[in-house]
Amino acid sequence: MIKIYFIVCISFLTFSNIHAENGYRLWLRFDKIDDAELLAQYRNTISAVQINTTSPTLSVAGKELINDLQSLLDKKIPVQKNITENCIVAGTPASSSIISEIFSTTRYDLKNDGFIIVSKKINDKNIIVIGATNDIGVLYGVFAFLRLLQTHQAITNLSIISIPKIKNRILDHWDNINRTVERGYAGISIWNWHTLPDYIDKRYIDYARANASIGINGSVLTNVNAISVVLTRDYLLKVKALAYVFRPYGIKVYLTAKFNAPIEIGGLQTADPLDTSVINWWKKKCNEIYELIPDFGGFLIKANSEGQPGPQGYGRTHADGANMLADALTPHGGIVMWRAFVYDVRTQKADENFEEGNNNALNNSIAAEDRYKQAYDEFKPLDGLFRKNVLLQVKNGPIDFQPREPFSSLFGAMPYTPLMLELQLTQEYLGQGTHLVYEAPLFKEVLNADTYSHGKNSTVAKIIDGSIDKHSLTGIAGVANIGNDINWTGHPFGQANWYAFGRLAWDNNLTATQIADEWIQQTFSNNTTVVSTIEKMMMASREAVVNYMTPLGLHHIMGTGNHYGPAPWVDNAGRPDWNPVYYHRADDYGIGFNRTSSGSNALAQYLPQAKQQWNDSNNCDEKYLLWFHHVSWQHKMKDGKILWDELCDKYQQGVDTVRWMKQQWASLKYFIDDERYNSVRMFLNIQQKEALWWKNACIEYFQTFSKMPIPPGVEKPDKTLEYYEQLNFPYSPGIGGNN
Ligand code: GCW
Repeated sequence: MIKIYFIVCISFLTFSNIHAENGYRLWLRFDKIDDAELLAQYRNTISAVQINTTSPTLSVAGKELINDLQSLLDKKIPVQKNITENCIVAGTPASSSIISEIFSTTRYDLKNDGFIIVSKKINDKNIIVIGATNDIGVLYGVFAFLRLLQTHQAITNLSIISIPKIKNRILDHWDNINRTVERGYAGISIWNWHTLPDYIDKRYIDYARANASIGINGSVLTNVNAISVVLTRDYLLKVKALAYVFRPYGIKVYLTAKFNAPIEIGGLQTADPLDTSVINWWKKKCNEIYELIPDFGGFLIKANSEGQPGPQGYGRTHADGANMLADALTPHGGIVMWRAFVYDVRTQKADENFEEGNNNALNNSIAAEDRYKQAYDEFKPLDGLFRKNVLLQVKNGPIDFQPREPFSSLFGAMPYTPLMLELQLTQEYLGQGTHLVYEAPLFKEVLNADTYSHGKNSTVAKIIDGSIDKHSLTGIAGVANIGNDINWTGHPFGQANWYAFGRLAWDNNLTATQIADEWIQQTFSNNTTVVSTIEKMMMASREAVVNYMTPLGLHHIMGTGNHYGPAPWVDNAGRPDWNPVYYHRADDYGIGFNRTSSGSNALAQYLPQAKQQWNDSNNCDEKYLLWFHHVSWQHKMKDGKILWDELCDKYQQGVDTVRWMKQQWASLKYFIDDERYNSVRMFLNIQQKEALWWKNACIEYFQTFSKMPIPPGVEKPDKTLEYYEQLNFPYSPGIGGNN
């Protein structure tokens, strides 16, 4: 008893120095190492630093290294000219004679800003070399080294060579000029266009630093639902100011280009990509941009999609549009990221009628067309027709960032075109700002998906890193979840998705668990109870959201417009393919979208080996069943249950997992600072409430078709279906808009 009392006292004493934290520091906290033995070892290994800060980037790297070491080791770290004690040498062959010598004896192929961290003996002293062939590689190496310390790794006998697999690792902000953020749940935009270029918010620097720490090297500042005004000189000067702040951190700025900008701000009559005046307008615009921002990255374009203008409005193809912009960027080294997110019927009409969505003939043709197939149908025929500096940016799945989607059929289908993967960090369909959902398992699922384009193991990861189809231009984009909330992402765990995106963009071989552990150690604590408890919560969270929202392959059954909460009953949205009923197709017989050859035949877009995993309703991987099959309520599942019972069970499992997550979190009360502890606790309460809401509303609604009882073990809904149907949230966040 006394012993227990003693342990409890010690524990409280240990935890009493946990200070409230608002989350602003992200994973870059660098608090003093709290393990005395390890601290002593680190102090012994690191006595000084040698870095020649001959450029803005090396200067940032030097400051980062020295300041963070001082704070981690709680001792002064002098800068040393000659090697007289154990020290860290950081630099490039150009900035450091030691590194120059090392690189002349060993050939490192450090393409795409890679780095080495190796232990050496020099003058009888233990040296840790952080070396790269260019300055930004050194900064990446510094952050990687600091990560070793923050995660309590051994730093003797190091021999790390790290090279990013993908060249362009980019955050796409869906930020509007008026500071609303489309599908943003973390406050308003961090870009304050009104006070730019004269006022430089410290956040811009901290943003660049956080991105550099995980290897992100590009930022698309504006929403793909674009506004031309950002291409006017006044705004370009603001963009220039941001580019200046980001430059030392290796981050290029990109803008979204509205296709009809030549009309809107150029005074032309047309935006036809083959028209000489249009071609010249874009050339001049690019010259102007590069005069101001010599390292400008290029354009991201959403064209002929959801009301955005595009080349099809002039009878031209996506390739015509992309190539015209690519040509304007070529002399300056810029790239075009052309989005494949299109689902308008392939006529100009669809665009013109986008707003009304009430044209009967049009609606019938939309209803007949499976939205799943449209990106492939439009883009596959264009394979090989794009300029060398064009990347086609493809969302992970065929519809739209659902909790679980099959991989997009475009991956593996366009060998002559570099495809860029677009992931969504902001949780538009994953509980928005209040649900704890760790997305790395979702990202890994798509990266590991096998397209079979070159036989077995032709994964999406290998398509996008260019290794299969031999592309040197490669890219990956994450739709940012960042806003001006004090902790950047609203939900403290949203930070993990930003972090995981950067880490996977650099190295898609990392596992979701590894990344979770690293993030927890740096963000919360190295305490093993904390790490293992939070890791388990994070790793369970993605399957939980699939289960309480869209189990067994259901998709797109959320509220219309705001995409908040369940609304499987909606059948009157602006376009047929915005309606949940279009996707789940529940009827008296059963549920699910038949995409086999007897249905829309979307499955024909996959290679036979890939298709095989989904083609037969009796063998289909059940996680995807209702994506591809309309099966009876009595359909026998692999575990022997009938579909209806299984569906209800899955919904219940989702809710149960959230309850379990709450308990897990509660067990960490004394390990986490109050501020973040309470914030996550309250969010988990909301998540539990909303998981129940999803479960109840969906089960009650689908029961009107199945007409079967709710199976034992599944809690009975406490409200009527009518209650759920009349819920209405006119002020829910994230809808955005440029007006
Ligand atoms: O996910 C959907 C969103 C839209 C978004 C669109 C897109 C930026 O609901 O808000 O618009 O996709 O990706 O273009």
